[in-house]
This record gives sequence, structure tokens and C-alpha cells, in this order.
Amino acid sequence: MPLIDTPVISEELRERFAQANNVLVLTGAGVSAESGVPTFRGGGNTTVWKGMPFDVISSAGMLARDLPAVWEWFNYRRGLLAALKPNPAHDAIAHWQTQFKNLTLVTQNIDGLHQAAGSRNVIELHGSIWRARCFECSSRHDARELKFDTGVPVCFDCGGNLRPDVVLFGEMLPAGAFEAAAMKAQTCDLCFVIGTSAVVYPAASIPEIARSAGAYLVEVNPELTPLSELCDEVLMGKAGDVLPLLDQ
Ligand code: BV8
Repeated sequence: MPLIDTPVISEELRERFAQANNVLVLTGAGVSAESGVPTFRGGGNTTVWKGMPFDVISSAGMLARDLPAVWEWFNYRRGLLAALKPNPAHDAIAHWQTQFKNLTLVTQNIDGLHQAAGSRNVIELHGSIWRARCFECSSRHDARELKFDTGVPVCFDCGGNLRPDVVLFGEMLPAGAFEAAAMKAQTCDLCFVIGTSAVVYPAASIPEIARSAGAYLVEVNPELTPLSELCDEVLMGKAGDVLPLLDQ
């Protein structure tokens, strides 16, 4: 990653940041990178698990073919996450919810670090690694309390098999989550896109909705993305360095 000096925040953005009422923030794996969470597509190569690209092991097809393998993959990641803490980017965003009349935080991350930093009402578009869901009765359970003696944990309520409560590739997003985010995107004045490669849909369409509804669109990322050309301002830097600058 090239040495990145901290970008300059324009007067226009400072003005809009001071005046904004309705702000939408969309985050991806990059906002958790400084906490030690591996990103999926950092540095040009895609995460691979046991020879499978992550969007193969994290797919509806794999869930149908080999549920124990899918649990192994998420148990490994939950193990990685257990000791990790929010970073200054998470803290800045949590602080923003007291700064703006309406702040909507939408994340693609399943790591729960926004909530650990104090963010409330987080729209988790892709679910959470800390929850499991029953195939039969759809009840949700705390993944930290699950027993894996047979490789697949069972539902305490109905005995059905449990699956990670995350959205896999080829699966629909949680009912209402995308709609709620899209509605806020249509009415926000300012939209921040932080730490995402903006290639996974329908999440990546949210900033597009905000921009076409007239919001001022700001990207925070050390690298350019397919979204950069659509943005009013691109702050090329690490979220943990850039976001605190906005409060200064
Ligand atoms: C669906 C949970 C409907 C599991 C995830 C339209 C066009 C093309 C394809 C599709 C389309 N519509 C649907 C598709 C298919 C697919 C898709 O988008 N494929 C992509 C690969 C092309 N979408 C789906 O399958 C979605 N479902 O469409 O359902 C449907 C259903 C049935 C039948 C018909 C239709 C579901 C997608 C959700 C999948 N689940 N996560 C898990 O975690 O394992 S997606 C997962 O990958 C993440 O949640 C996230 O969304 C994505 C990874 O992206 P990022 O978070 O952005 O991370 P990445 O590593 O890529 O980038 C990190 C960025 O941070 C980089 O830019 C880097 O420069 C930057 N960075 C690094 N350090 C820092 C930093 N930035 C700031 N600070 C730093 N310090």
C-alpha cells in the first residue's frame, strides 16, 4: 500500500458537514481493517479459504452442499474477531450519531464492531457473524453459545439445524434492510462511503441512489473504486486517519 499522506478536507465538505441534518454512512471491510480484520479484496487479491475464493465458501450453493464446511469458515473468522476492538473510524462514526439530527449507518460488515463502538440502530445488510438462525423455525441464537460436537449446531427450540445468520452470495438480504437503507439514501443531504470496494450488489447501489437523489457523495478509501468517479469528493486515506479530521 503506497505511503498515503492524509487528504485535505475541502471547505465545501466542512460546510456541508456542519450544516447537514440527514447523513447516511455505508461501510465495508476497510473500516475494520485498522482493527485487524482482514479485508476481502485488499491489495488486489481475493481472500481464499482452503482453496476456495470467499464468494464460493460464502455462497448459498456451498450451504446446500456442505453446511459443516460453511460453519468451519465462520467459526474460524469468529475466532479471529473475538479479540479485536473498534478503531478510531468506528469511534468517529459512533460519535456522529450525536452530531447529526438523522444519522443512518448501513454496513456490509458482519463483525459487530460498529455496535461495539457504541453505534445504535445499525442496518446490517449482510447479517452478523455473532448470530445463528434455524433452518426450520427461523429463530435466532447467539453464536457464542453454540455446541459444535456434530459439526452442525442444532436449534434449542425445535432441534432443527442452525446456519450462520449472514447473507451468503445468491441469497436475499434480510427483509426490509435494503429497503430501509434505500429510503434513507433518497432523503440524505450527505452520504459517506467508507472502506468498500463497491462491487457487491445491491449494497453498492445505495450510494448511487443517494447521489441521484442529490446528496453530496464522499468516498473514504486509500484506493480508487468503481464508485470514485460518481463521488463529489474522494478522500484517499485510511478511515482511522481521515474520519477524525472531520470533527476538527
Ligand atoms: C443477491 C456476508 C438477490 C458473508 C457478503 C448485480 C451485478 C452483479 C452481481 C450481482 C448483482 N446483483 C447480485 C449479484 C450477485 C452478488 C454480487 O454482488 N456479486 C459480486 C461479487 C459481483 N450479490 C449477491 O449475491 C447478493 N444477493 O443479490 O440476492 C438474489 C437472490 C437470489 C436470487 C436472485 C437474486 C448478496 C451479497 C452479500 C454476500 N455476503 N458478506 C461473508 O462475510 O462471508 S458480501 C461481503 O463481500 C461483504 O459483506 C461485502 O459486501 C463484500 C466485500 O466487500 P467490501 O466490504 O467492500 O470489502 P473488500 O475487501 O472488497 O474492499 C475493502 C475496501 O476497503 C477496499 O476498497 C480497500 O481499498 C479499502 N480499505 C482497506 N483498508 C482501508 C480501506 N478503506 C478505509 N480505511 C482503511 N484502513
